[in-house]
Amino acid sequence: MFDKILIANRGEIALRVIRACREMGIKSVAVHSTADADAMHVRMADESVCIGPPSGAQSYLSIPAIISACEITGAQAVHPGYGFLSENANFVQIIEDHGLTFIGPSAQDIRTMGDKITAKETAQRLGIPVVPGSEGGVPDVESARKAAADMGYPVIIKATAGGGGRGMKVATSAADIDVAFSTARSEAKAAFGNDEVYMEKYLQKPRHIEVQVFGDGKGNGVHLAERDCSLQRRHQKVFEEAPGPCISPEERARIGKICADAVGEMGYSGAGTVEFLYEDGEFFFIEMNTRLQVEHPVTEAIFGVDLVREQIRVAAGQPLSFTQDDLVINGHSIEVRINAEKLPNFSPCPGKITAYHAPGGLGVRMDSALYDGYSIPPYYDSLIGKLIVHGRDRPEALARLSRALGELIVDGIDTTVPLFHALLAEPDVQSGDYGIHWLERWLEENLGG
Ligand code: MV4
Repeated sequence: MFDKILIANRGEIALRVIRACREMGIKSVAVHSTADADAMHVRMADESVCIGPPSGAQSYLSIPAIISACEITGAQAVHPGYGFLSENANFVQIIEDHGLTFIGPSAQDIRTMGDKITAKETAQRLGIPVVPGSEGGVPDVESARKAAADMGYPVIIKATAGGGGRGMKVATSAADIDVAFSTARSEAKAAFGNDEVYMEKYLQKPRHIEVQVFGDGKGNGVHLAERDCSLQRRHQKVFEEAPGPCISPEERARIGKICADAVGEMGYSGAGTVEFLYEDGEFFFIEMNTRLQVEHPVTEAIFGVDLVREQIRVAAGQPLSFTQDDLVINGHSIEVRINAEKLPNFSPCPGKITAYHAPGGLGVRMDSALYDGYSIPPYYDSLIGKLIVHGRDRPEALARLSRALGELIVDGIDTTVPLFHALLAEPDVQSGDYGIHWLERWLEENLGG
């Protein structure tokens, strides 16, 4: 096992990793920008190193600075958290070239899943159901027209180097295809420096269901059921739950086994998430994320496992501490993302926290790096906390969420907390009857945003 781990991240996820390290008797090293000198992750870690100026590009994304921090402190392994360098295959390669260990999958698996065409081909080869679509890339508008005619409208054009919703265009009929294709191409070029696109049948009213998987890097894979993350705004999740309210135990076991077998077959190492669109009782693979996700705590809650501990164990060559048979769902969990944002437009709202009080009690977890008097810097993501509740069933989790939101105090800035109070009053949220477009429509009708 490692003696010392460097956390190449900030905020709540850095704390999350430091906590796992401490419980495992592993020393932790925080890195930080000059803007984060007073941040909680710096205070909580055993050691810290300043790695650059405020901008993420010059600090948390600076590979030379992070490698130097490992060398200075003698850290043997790097946990990337989510975002920043967590899905950067070159970073993984450089870490390994320096004799260090990346806590996550291989550079090759990250590369495979980062290219959305090879990801889909790999998924299909491993027996995962995929969205019907073009075979590989679509090189020109004639091919696009032909592919669309073959699969039938509506179709969606996606960037091969994309993911997470960037660079997507929908064509509802043949009249749209020229504009959709050329816009998708030029946006892909501008955003990713790669103009390759592919096409899929456009699903009109799906849910976003993602299966949590884990590989031990030695050919064994397990699944930890699914999360429903359909409540999103502009591809930013705001409310996530596990298990999915619309997924039956039989469907869960079936899709879970398919995903677990696939990661086993890949020889995949560490945590991963297989993303699906779910419509009319069918799962369609869209992407795989090769990192720990923001919403991992809802999975931890229903299974009672520490996913970061498992990531560290697997990276150190140890077996997973559970088998598939050990993984039994207990109750229901919901997470809401507390962002420093002002409604109705969700405009970023950094500033000084004049009072902070975290909710507590049975079944309540608050993952946040906030403290009284902390100043939220304007340079980074607006996520300032995650409130996670766990109940014996979904209604209990909903009631607990409402109660815990009422206890939370974050004064001095605007947050997304009022949104959640309003959402909890909605019958569709109470019954779990929502798809990926539900929230945007609700916001239009209720906030005019
Ligand atoms: C789709 C789709 C409909 N049909 N693909 C958006 C994020 C990216 N991961 C994939 N996305 C979508 N892909 C097909 N074939 C609709 C979306 C989509 C979406 C997906 C999940 C959650 C929210 C979404 C919001 C808008 C569009």
